[in-house]
Amino acid sequence: MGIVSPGFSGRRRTGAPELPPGQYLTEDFPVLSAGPTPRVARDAWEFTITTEAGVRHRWDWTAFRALPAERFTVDLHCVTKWSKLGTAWEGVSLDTLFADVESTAEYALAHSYGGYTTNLPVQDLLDGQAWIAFRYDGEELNAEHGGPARLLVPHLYLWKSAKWVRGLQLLDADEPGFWETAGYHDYGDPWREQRYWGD
Ligand SMILES: Nc1nc2c(c(=O)[nH]1)N[C@H]1C(S)=C(S)[C@@H](COP(=O)(O)O)O[C@H]1N2
Ligand SMILES: [Mo]
Repeated sequence: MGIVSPGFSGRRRTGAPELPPGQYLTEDFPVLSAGPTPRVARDAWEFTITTEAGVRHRWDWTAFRALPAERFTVDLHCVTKWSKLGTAWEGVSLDTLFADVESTAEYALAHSYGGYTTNLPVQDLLDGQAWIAFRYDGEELNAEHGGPARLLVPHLYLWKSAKWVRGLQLLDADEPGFWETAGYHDYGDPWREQRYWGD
């Protein structure tokens, strides 16, 4: 279904570029946060998926960590033009979290501890394209990069990967999030350079 499988460290067909247009490579891992870093204790953490009918699926940290997790290696592309290739993560696939969710909603709004929001089509969360990640580079995900756990949707610009994620709200109508309301692109495909509204 997805055009690009993110599970293969960004290596596409031979000869295909590794960097989306307008991006440069970085080796370090910049921290980009719109506000202060929330400190969420694991025993106070929860993740919810709320359907368009108002049905709420909820995992506390123990229930979340009891789910099957995957290791995956993906490339990250920030709209401020840095890209970092081959980042290694561990997380729970959204396919696993959606397994018992009954919904026909096409849109999702991700909500974070601290108030950040970002929207994306439900379709972009499924089929091995998105995770709730809790380990980075072999370590527990630190708070600066979104720990205890963050959404990771590497085929879209990184602002879609909500740090400190606490829930997904499923919606019949698209609802822009924090950066989308501020003029960033509604979808944010780095390969089509969809940085701003109208791109
Ligand atoms: N909750 C939350 N998530 C967020 C952000 C934020 O400010 N708050 N910034 C976004 C942006 S613009 C980017 S580029 C990435 C940065 O992730 P990093 O700090 O781990 O590099 O997180 C995204 N997710
Ligand atoms: Mo960003």
